[in-house]
Amino acid sequence: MAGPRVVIIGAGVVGASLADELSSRGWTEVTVVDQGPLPATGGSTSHAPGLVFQTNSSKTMTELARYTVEKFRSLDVDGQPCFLQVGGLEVATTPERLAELHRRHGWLASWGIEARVIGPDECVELHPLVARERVLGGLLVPTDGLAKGVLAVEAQLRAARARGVRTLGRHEVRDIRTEDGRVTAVVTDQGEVPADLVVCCAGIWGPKVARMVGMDLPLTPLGHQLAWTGPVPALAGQDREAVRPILRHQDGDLYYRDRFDRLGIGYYGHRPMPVDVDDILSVDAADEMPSVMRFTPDDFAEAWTETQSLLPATKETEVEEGINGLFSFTTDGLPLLGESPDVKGFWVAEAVWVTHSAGVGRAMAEWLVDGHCSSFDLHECDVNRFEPHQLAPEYVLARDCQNFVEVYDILHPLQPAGAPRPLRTSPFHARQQELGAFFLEATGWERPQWYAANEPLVEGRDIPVPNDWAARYWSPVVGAEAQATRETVAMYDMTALKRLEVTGRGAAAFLQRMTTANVDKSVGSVTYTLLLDHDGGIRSDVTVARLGRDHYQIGANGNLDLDWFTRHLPEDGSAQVRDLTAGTCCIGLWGPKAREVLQPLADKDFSNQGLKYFRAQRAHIGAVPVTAMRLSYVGELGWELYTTADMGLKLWDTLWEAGQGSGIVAAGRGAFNSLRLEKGYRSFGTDMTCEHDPYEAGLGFAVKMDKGDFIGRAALERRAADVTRRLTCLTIDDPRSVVMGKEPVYDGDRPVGYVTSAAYGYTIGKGIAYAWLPAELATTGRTLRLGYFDQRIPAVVAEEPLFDPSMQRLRG
Ligand code: FAD
Ligand code: THG
Repeated sequence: MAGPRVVIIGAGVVGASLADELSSRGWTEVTVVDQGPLPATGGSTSHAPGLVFQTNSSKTMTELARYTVEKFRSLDVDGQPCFLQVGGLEVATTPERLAELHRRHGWLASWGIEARVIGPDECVELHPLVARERVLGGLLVPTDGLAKGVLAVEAQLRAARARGVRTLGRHEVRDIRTEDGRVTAVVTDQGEVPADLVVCCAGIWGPKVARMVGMDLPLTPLGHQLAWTGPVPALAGQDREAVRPILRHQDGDLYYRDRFDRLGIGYYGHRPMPVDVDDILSVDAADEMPSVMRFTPDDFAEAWTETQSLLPATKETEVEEGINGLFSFTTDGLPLLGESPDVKGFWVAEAVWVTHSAGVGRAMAEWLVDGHCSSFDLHECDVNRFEPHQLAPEYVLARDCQNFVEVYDILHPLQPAGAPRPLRTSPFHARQQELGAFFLEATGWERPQWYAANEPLVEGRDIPVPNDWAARYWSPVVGAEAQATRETVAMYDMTALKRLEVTGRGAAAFLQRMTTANVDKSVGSVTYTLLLDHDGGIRSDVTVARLGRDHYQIGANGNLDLDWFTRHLPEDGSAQVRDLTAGTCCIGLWGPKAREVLQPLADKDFSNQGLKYFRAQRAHIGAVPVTAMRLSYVGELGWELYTTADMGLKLWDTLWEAGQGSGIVAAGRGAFNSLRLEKGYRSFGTDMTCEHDPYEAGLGFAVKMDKGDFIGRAALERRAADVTRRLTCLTIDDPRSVVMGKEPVYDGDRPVGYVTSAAYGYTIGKGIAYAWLPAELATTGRTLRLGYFDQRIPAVVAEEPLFDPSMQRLRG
């Protein structure tokens, strides 16, 4: 079993890791090609200083880093270690940063990495060059350290070669051959290499290689300054390469590492220096390395002043050498992994740091060999996650530069990305502006969080003001809108909800295979169901509305759902899938008075019997043709009303006018999120991902094992029995103590899980936090503690849902 013929383009740390991981799984028909000499090819890996900080707000990224640390620790080249585990230290020079370090410590506790927030004295003890009076404290991660990038390449390529992998240095890939939409070969300057699968690990050259198969790869090579000092007298005689922890000083956009008696200094404070991929020099044309641009000392001036202040011993030396080195930035800071949507067999593993490289190698190997990745949840990193506008070169460049600027900034979880905005506006946008909407962004859509016009609603209500951090991107109006939804009726802009249409004679059979429920039901049925991966993990939760015998509308979570459906379409063309989102819009009309607003406008029966819960019908609302679906993520009577974009404004105005006598309000996403948590409705990507199966996530009710075969069914049979962890509902009594998500949960002092979603529940009068917990701790009434910055907030496991468990509101 040698596996298919794989060509890996690029022998940087990513390509080398992949070659090792593939061959260790028995795939040995692998060829690694690189335009540069091996193992120091001249790519980003060749000059990366190799700092590995595992801390990340993303669980997946932390896990990819943890695996990289573990693997590199076990590697050496002729006795030279590939990892120096000196620890990682981030220091705070402002109170805001110190608070941020506590928040970052929370992520590490959540993801299971040991770390401590330490005082200034201990910072200086660990890193004696640090000026005591500059720092307020630090975050210490003992398992962080320095990866020796080129050694790690060599060690992994050697291991791969020993299993039969071919490595070809100084072979430049010029083209990729395809036939019938499949890759067949890689064309190099020295001949062709036949291939069943091609994996592009070309780093900053990725967009150029992807273009060979017509694929847009949304990344930008950006220059980043790295300087080395001359000898630092205070370090004289240091005979080991590194003894002090790697150091980050985010308030100064700086990081540091030892190199014997010198220091390496990395800087992110300079102007963004994007480079067009076609302007990167060739291996032969470059003086040094193609991924290195000439150092520009003027851009480094502030960094050097700040360095001498934080590390006064550097006043005794100077900057001896430096580079403006190139590496990849993406629009959301995450890697690009997966298969091209158009060309079968063309895969990418791009925009990966040394820090995550071995983890990505393993993830890609599992994905290629097993058809899915079971060690990591990759949905955030999937190259097919983007909306069409997110592939526009102008968008990519603007966002990538912005991410460079913000790389060390303290970012609130709700903070929207800056320019370019606005991008996508629903037909209701003008009315929302008139109502004083405060907009945040959802996959490019401008979406109201609350409306200033509702400020008068706050009067006379008891809306608790949350703590400082949770009070950002918040207003008491959020609470008033939530309560008003339960009292009268509210309009929610649901346009950002991804809508797909599945049609064709084979549509029903196709969806039966893709989902966990029976969706071959009567026309007019709506079904809440799951998409599972082959290993039984949750890929998405969707609603499937049957609008005709051969016509379904899917309420989905994002572009990955469209990608997943498209990849699985029947070969015989009997089903098609199409994204309806951009050309249509949706208003959720919900609340006890929803019927009194809608019925007089409608030409169809919207009574309880006329359109039952989880049924859909076409109707006219005044002059507007709609598809109405009776369901509600906020847990109230009402309908999602869909129409085409051209009629959207008319729909809004018609409902708005008709609702005036019933006290109708426009309500925003802040209220929406609070209401859905009161009702216990999960949100894919936050509450559950492909790491989780339906039973653990409390979604076993959406799986119908007796319906016939579907993707993931066989794996579920094995998983059903052993639920060892549960998505659990907790409540918080103190109304000021609102958490945001990703906080650790402690049993006593032991971290036992992490928060997924959280909000204040304005109907139940308590804070709500959903969290993953070991099953044995998920028992009603148990008190646990949430780690919030430097505090511990008591939270109690509660029976869910917290609101209307008997479904009287929805079925009324
Ligand atoms: P590369 O190492 O660039 O490998 C890509 C390979 O593809 C190259 O060898 C190239 O020759 C080959 N290739 C491209 N096109 C072709 C073609 N057409 N034909 C054949 N071969 C081709 N990361 C960290 O984790 N920690 C750090 O401290 C850190 N510091 C950094 C400091 C600087 C100054 C820079 C520039 C980057 C730093 N990084 C750091 C980022 C890190 O270096 C990169 O993200 C990582 O090395 C990328 O690895 P790669 O294998 O994807 O790319
Ligand atoms: N509306 C539509 N599609 C969607 C969503 C939506 N797709 C994506 C996402 N949101 C899916 N999430 C949910 C979560 C819960 C419900 C609907 C969509 C829901 N659940 C009922 C319950 O659990 O009580 C279903 C009960 C049943 O199976 O009958 O309503 O907001 N269109």
